[in-house]
Amino acid sequence: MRLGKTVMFSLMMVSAQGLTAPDVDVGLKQQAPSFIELDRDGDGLVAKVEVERVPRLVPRFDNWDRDKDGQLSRAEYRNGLLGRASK
Ligand SMILES: [Ca+2]
Ligand SMILES: [Ca+2]
Repeated sequence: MRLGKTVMFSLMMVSAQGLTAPDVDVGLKQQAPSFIELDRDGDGLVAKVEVERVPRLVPRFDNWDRDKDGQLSRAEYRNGLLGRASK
């Protein structure tokens, strides 16, 4: 499934990031910062400027922001990491 495709991607990223995800799933999610880590101001939403800390997530931001309010909710971020954002 998505594991095979994402493993290579993850291997490229793993050495550079050194991040730990508290609720590890697979692939991208394994290497991605947690929602809490991204939400620097603690308002419960991840704004685009907050995502810019993780440049590889930036191109995904608009796709993940399903209600187009310019912020990622916890659910949007999670769904994005799980690959369910593009509908
Ligand atoms: Ca925030
Ligand atoms: Ca949103």
